[in-house]
Amino acid sequence: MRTSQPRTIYLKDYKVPPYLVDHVDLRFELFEEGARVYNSMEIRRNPEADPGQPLELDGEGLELEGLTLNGLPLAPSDFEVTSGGLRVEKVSDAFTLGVVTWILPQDNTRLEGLYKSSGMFCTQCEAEGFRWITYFPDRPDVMARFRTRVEADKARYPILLSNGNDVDRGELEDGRHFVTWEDPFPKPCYLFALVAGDLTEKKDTFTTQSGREIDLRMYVEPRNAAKCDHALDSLKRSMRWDEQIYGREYDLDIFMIVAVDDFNMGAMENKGLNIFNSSCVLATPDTATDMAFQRIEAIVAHEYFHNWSGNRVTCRDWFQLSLKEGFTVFRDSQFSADMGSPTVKRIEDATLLRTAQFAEDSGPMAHPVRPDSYIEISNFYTLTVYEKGAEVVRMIHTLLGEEDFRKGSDLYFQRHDGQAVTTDDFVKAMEEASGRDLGQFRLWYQQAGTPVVDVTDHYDEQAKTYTLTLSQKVPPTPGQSEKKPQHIPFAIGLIGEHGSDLPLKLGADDAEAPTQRILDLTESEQTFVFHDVAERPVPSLLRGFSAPVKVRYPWSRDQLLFLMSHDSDGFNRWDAGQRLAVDVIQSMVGQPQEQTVDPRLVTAFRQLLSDTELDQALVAKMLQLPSEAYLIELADVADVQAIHSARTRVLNQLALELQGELMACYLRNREDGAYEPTPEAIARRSLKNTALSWLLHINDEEARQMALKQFDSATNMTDQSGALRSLVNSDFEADRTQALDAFYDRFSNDPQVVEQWFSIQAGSPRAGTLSAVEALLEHPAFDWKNPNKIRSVIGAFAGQNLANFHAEDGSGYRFLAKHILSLDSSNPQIAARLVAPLTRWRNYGEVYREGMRAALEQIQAKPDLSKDVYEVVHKSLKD
Ligand code: 0A1
Ligand code: ZN
Repeated sequence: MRTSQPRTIYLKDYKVPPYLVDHVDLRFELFEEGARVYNSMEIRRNPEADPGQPLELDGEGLELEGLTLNGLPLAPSDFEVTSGGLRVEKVSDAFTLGVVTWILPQDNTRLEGLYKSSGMFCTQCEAEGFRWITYFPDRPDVMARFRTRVEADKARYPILLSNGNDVDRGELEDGRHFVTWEDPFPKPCYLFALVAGDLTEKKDTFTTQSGREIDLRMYVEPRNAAKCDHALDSLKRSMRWDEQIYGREYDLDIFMIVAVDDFNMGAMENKGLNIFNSSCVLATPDTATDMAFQRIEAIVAHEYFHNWSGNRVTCRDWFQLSLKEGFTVFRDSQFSADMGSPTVKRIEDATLLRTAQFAEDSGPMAHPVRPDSYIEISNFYTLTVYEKGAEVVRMIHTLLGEEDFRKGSDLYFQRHDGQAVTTDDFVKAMEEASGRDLGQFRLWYQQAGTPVVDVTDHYDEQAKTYTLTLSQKVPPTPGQSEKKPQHIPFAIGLIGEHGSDLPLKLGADDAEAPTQRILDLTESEQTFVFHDVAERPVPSLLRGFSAPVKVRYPWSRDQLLFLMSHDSDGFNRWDAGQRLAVDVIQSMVGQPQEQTVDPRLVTAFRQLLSDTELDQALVAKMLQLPSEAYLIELADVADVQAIHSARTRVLNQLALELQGELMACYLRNREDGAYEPTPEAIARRSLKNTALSWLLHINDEEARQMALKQFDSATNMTDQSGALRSLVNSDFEADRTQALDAFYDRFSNDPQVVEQWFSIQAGSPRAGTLSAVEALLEHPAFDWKNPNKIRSVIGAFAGQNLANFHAEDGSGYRFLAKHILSLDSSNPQIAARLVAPLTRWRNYGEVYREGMRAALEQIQAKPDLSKDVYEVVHKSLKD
């Protein structure tokens, strides 16, 4: 057990910074045995703060070698080094403070601050990494201009990078050299970055809308030189899109992207110098899947878009994290929708939200989009802040409409350029530009929990009216027992007997009635009466997933089938199929093996498999059965093994009955042309690989041959890994081993592919996977210091292989707890993220619950537990 309780930080305690830093001059001397950082800060008292406060700077793990005030050394009695920083009691209104620190990047396994990754130096400063580099007010509302000189051995580190433009460079003694960078834009220190290494440079250019030519540069290890094209193309598309859709032009003369292998998250938007996890930026058709291509495009866009939503306008404090993240995720999802299929993108976003964010929202870590408190801010880079935050911005977009939303974003950027602001400032700009009152809407930022909307209806044959009654409830969450009704934009359509949309007349005198409406649900219960409804309709509710809520309406299976083939809203067509499949699977949970699947589901899937008219990308999505994770989320008390068994039986039976259609679908979608990541080609590959995996699921011999052939002759990673995954999950023991060995032999030099190889095995639902997973941890390619490897083995096992992770003997939980405990000391951020699969133990059946709780208690008992892990475990076990 930790001896002291870590401190909780509250939003209500926010105070403006007592001192501001106008300018920082940094000099880094990089060596193999450590790094010396010279930091000279021009500081002044903040006129808006209470006077007379001491100067307090944040610092962690630093060795202080020198401290000067206006150039004169400070006597030991003039300052104090505290546990979390440095305190100087008496300072004047404006002064220069010089600090020299010695740090050990080569020993930094936390991957916060300055560290080494495959021989190169790199940094990660968000959220509070800068304090591991030097003493500084490490808070986003202190914005300074940075000048950074980097010095290192020239042979080992020919490339020296930091933010802004390079203004000076030269040679030094002993084979060393330096480069000086200057960033003209004031920024918080979390956006600081430095990179030094022996890197290959890929160059490109982009001409902005005003005609400025920007140097685009990508820096990667030489072995990755061929993997940059997709990221650079994605970057150029993002830059153009942000000009066209938001009127945002890039501001520096140079934009750099660096790929590093060891990184805790996906990527980081450091000003002018984005640093990426290799797995989120490097791709070639033969090493990256379609999903990876799409993910890379989206992340490159996301980081680039931060240049305005995050960097030029930043957050006042970390409670406002969604100000930049929610808005930027919304922007990148609009971008991805524009680059591909909007319906498919919406389905993917809603799936993530409903599966994982809803789970977060109903678990012990539930928090509002703008949290009120935290112990460790790294724990709040969550689906709620990012994805639900993006949904909140999306609802504002829906309520205001395209044009007013753009006016609002223009006003926001113009009014707050160069400032550190709050989510409320964002909402105010939207309100002022549109004239719309978003008073009640603000509750989306303040209340945690997923609203549930219950819908009932009544059709009056005589009066030809159709009445919809909507009632909403926001469930209680930790620290928030009472909730107010929220403002929910609820998009609907009504579908007539023949499958077409009916006009929606709300007032009796509505002449030109639309066939889709956004209902403003603001009360706990509200009734909407539609007039002149000629026939009893089937309601199409929450079209396009217009709000992140759960909708309950008693559709019959026949009505769902009807919606699946007639709804004009693509998203709701898909959703109807999902609801039908969920209903069928749920009805089979805990039932005898022999129980058969509702033939209507088989017919629906048969139709889908042979439907070549409908958008194939949508068909590919509709063919995916709801995941186990989603079925678990939906259950009041989850019996994982029973859910797994029911879902497997449905899959088996569908595959058996549709063998012919699956085979035809496979053959129809086979292609030999050059690889293209277009939506059409991606849909074809997805259909083909789904068909293949279903057929292998039932041990179809012909499919086995096809899989082997596809595995051998694939010209792209989607097909290669699709075949591998199907074989690994099949009962063809010898083929599985052979394919795994061949794959590894071919790609053992490529870390990104080896990570896929790990996760395909760790995620395989086949019985007995835990021992296989334990063996993977001993594999020479596994590396405890590399977050991607940890995620691809331990993360894939606990997060995707639910039947094995939730083994009734508790072995999966003990396995996870053991590794969280050892990671807690080396990389607390990664350790804390791995706790997530245990946190919702109260929602599981008794056999699981006790084992999960015991694992959490075992973790909690560790002395000196990091505050990252402490916060998640402590909140999970709290009554
Ligand atoms: N701001 C980045 C995410 C990020 C956050 C924290 C990190 O280190 C702890 C790294 C990256 C983004 O939204 O892409
Ligand atoms: Zn972001």
